[in-house]
Amino acid sequence: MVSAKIPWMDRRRFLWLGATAAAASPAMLSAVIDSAAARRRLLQVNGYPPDAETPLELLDSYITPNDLFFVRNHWIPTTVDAKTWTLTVDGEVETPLRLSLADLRAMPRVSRTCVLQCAGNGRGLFSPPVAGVQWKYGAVGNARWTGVRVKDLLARAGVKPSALHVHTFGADLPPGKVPPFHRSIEIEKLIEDGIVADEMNGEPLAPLHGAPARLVVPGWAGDHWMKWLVRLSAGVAPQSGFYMDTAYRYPKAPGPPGEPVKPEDMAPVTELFVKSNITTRPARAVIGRVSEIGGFAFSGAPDVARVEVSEDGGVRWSDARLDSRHEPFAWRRWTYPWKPARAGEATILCRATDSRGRVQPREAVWNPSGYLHNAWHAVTIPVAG
Ligand SMILES: Nc1nc2c(c(=O)[nH]1)N[C@H]1C(S)=C(S)[C@@H](COP(=O)(O)O)O[C@H]1N2
Ligand SMILES: [Mo]
Repeated sequence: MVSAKIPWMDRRRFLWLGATAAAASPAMLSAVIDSAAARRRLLQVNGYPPDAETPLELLDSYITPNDLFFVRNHWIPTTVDAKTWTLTVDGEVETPLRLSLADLRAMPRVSRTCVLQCAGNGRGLFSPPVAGVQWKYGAVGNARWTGVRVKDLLARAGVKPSALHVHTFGADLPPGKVPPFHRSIEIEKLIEDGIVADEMNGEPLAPLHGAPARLVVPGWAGDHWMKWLVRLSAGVAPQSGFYMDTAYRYPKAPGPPGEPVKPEDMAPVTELFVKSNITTRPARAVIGRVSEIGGFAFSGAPDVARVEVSEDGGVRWSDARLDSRHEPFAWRRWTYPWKPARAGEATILCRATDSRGRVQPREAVWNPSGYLHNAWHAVTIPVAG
């Protein structure tokens, strides 16, 4: 059964397969499973904790559908009872708040479409290899998030000028003596862009994505996007602990690949790096006939200015056409009509430039935890004469 691959998969699909099984013969059922429904799946990259990425070729739409959106957890995901859930806003505030889901939903609502990418996306592509979940391309997606501005929550609580950081807490608990996933974010960033979201792509947030509400931090890596959010606490200093002081840190300056980096030479991972990938390509092409190459591009800068394609290993580049749909920190779809001139194997590369002028590099900067891989993406396509 398909669901055996991912026992915690989307319940509706599970029920649908169950209902199909009841109505159909085994032959019909296997035909159904072999068809599109079975290919529409996540790739499990880790068993404990459950982590799964989207196959790159399915990341071919502006909005990533909820059932295809990657899932990343530090341990067993929790299930929160929405009826008893509360969100506490406290710390450096005049009036601490404790809001039910109904209280939260009664506040002014906003929607923003933006990219969520795990800091470790692409870790499995680093050489020499680094320890950790071996994500390839699919720990990323673009979704429409709806909820309440962190700015409005902090204002309602009467945040004091002394507050410079917001400490964030989720309801999931680590096993044994493992330190909790406690984090903090500069208050400026959250006031500017942060949302406590309870809807994803127009549906109530799913349990695996942090129901009933999670933090959305447009432009910043996924480790800031606290799921099963239960508390925002304004503080004068960053939060301390393993997931602030040791994990999610990146070298301040590039060093030799494979070499350890001293803790004082590292800074927290915050903004995403400019990156593009090819999601759409022909299995094979024919000389002189146009095939479509396409993909997405995004950055920690609010927009993507340019995507280029090279057929000669990065010597000459041609502009791809950018799709008109864009919002700050959302990804930008792009297409390139490719007309191969030679038979044999063609290697197509893409690179993006963001609205701050940063260009996707040929090589990603090697770092001990394998964060923010953003090297040029290459695909090889056979061309018939
Ligand atoms: N409470 C909690 N929040 C969390 C995590 C977690 O393990 N626990 N993982 C973080 C990481 S590292 C990422 S990349 C994103 C993944 O969100 P998703 O599972 O909705 O894709 O959630 C973040 N928020
Ligand atoms: Mo992550």
